[in-house]
Amino acid sequence: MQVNKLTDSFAAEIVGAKVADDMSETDVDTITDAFLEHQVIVIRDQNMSPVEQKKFSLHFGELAFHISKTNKDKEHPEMLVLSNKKVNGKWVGATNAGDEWHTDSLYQPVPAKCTMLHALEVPEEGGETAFINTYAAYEALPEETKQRLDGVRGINSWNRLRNPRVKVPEQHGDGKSVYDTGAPDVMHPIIRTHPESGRKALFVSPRHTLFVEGLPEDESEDLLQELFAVQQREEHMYIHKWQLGDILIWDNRCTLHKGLGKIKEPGIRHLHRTLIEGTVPF
Ligand SMILES: O=C(O)CCC(=O)C(=O)O
Repeated sequence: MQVNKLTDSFAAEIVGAKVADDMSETDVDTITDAFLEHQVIVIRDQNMSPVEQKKFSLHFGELAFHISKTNKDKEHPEMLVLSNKKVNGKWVGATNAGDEWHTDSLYQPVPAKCTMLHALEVPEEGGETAFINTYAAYEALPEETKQRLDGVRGINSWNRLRNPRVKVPEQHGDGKSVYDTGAPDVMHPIIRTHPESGRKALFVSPRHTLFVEGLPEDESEDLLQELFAVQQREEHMYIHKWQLGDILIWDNRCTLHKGLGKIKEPGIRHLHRTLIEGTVPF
């Protein structure tokens, strides 16, 4: 097994691995260590059934359920299907679930540790997934901003209807039944300390962070836009071009991601997604 860095900053690919139930402890350790070190890893050239994916996910922690009631695999409700495929005129999965920069389940009291996507079909063009290194974004903040944010929390929500920065995907009509769930807003520290590495990361996203606690709305939006601009600097990014059989795993505690869409027809991108429980951010 070989681990190759994909950018100077973060992300790595693992080649020569065989993900299987009977993997050795050493191989599992190599993969989980690479995950912690590189924040985003892609294990090339695998072929996992949903059951195998769930088992492999357990090496990273307990499985979590996605908030959405739709787009789940019928036999494995812990598994979400991301797909632009239609069968008998119906979408078989979420068509653009992650179309804005986000970290998974920031809107929940205990956000996810990591997410795993497995590529079962990939298009020739388009459908990339982009990542931001939010350790690097934190480190790039002016000292004064770091101090200003010390102990300050962001107010986060899943509800797209309350966030003027984002749109409701066409698939969900006016979006009320999907997004207007009445779930309470959730506060998390804007500067998060990673529970395993001890490093600090900038834990806000345009998709889910509505406000900064304690600031008037316009000041809050100005500050958030400043933070988003630092996150989205090109030097903090990695863009993943999918290959068939890829297993992509990212650390939601120190990255943001976004699906870039624009899949060139008739290309199909069909992915299986599992989510792993995290811990309360501090
Ligand atoms: O579709 C993509 O490329 C991104 C998916 C995503 O945002 C997610 O699984 O949380």
